[in-house]
Amino acid sequence: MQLSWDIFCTVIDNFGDIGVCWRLAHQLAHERGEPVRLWVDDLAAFQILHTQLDTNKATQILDGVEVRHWTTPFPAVIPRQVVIEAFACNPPNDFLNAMVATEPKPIWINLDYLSAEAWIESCHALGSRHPRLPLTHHFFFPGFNKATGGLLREACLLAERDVFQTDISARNHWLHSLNLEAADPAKPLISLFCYDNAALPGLLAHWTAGEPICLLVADGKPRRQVEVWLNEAFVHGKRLQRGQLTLVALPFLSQSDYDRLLWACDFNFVRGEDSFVRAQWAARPMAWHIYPQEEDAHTVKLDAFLARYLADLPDVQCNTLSAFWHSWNRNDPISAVTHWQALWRERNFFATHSQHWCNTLAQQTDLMQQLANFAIGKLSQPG
Ligand code: TRH
Repeated sequence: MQLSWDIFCTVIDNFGDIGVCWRLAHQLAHERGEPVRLWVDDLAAFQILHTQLDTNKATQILDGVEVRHWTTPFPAVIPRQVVIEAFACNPPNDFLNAMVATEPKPIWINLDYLSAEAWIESCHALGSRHPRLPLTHHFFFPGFNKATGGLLREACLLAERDVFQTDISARNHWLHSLNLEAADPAKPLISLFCYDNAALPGLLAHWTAGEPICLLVADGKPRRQVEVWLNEAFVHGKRLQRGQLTLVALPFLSQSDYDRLLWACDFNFVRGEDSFVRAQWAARPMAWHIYPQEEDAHTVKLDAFLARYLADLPDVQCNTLSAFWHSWNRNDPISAVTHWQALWRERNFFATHSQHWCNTLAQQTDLMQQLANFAIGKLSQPG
């Protein structure tokens, strides 16, 4: 069945909300060939992620997706068959009223944040009646096993990654295109994408004195923190040497180049939601800086993921990885360096483990396909 889609996205902060919505919209348009209308409240944030976006246009076609500026008052439009509300962003009332007037009623889905917590399995795909209107919205939880909605994964992603990771010349060509030198096996590449983190200066200092390392620093918060530590300008394209540590300031990459960065590196520091998932598809060892929440709610989510990620691994490696991730997420400058050293010694073990983990995740149906299957199932039910 051919579907048509409305996706609603509010940009709360950073890039995760629009990062996920754009990836989903793009995949629907390209892999299912279906009309997608993406409503975004903050075009300026979106433009950082996709430089071809014109922030002055209320309507535009971007890579086959109709991008609409979500404004108030909301324009009169006919809702599409499937309405995705990303991260409980509340589509406007005028649009909800238009949904009520549409027959058959659109399938309304709230695409929630990713979590490895067990409770999401019992809530995934449940429906909830709107308190006022004759509408039902359905909770859709991405996740790490078959009882959840799965993860975003384009159909060609892993095959493209395999080619990139096995073809040294393709990897070096890509590194050159970013003004980076060819990967040198004697100098491991580490990418850094994190929130402000008091544990970072200690790690940077440690890397200056250890074995040679090349740190590829993402634009934004990571680059600014490194700049403060360096006490000198660290602008895009700049390359600096501090002892054994080579530091490179990256521009903000396109999403597909960011994937290549993760594929090229021997270790990736990632954060939030989308880069965290992409690092898992990169099948390389990683450290996750989880999005900090009030009252430490994020620690429960961190532990829930660690429990899945490390299940069945020997205690030594479980403790090593957990210890570093915890000290990194506690912003603990003292213990982070000690735990990093232990983790780095185990990097070959985690290189193998990350491939195994990725292969296991790849057996799930991807999130885009699960959303489509769910919507088709609902639309096919007798009225
Ligand atoms: O940017 P994030 O921290 O995003 C979020 C938001 O804070 C959101 O409100 C919160 O709820 C969520 O995290 C959990 O991290 P994330 O999710 O990894 O999103 C970053 C996006 O930016 C992702 O799509 C990858 C992309 N990206 C690039 O395209 N190029 C780059 O150079 C970099 C560094 C990232």
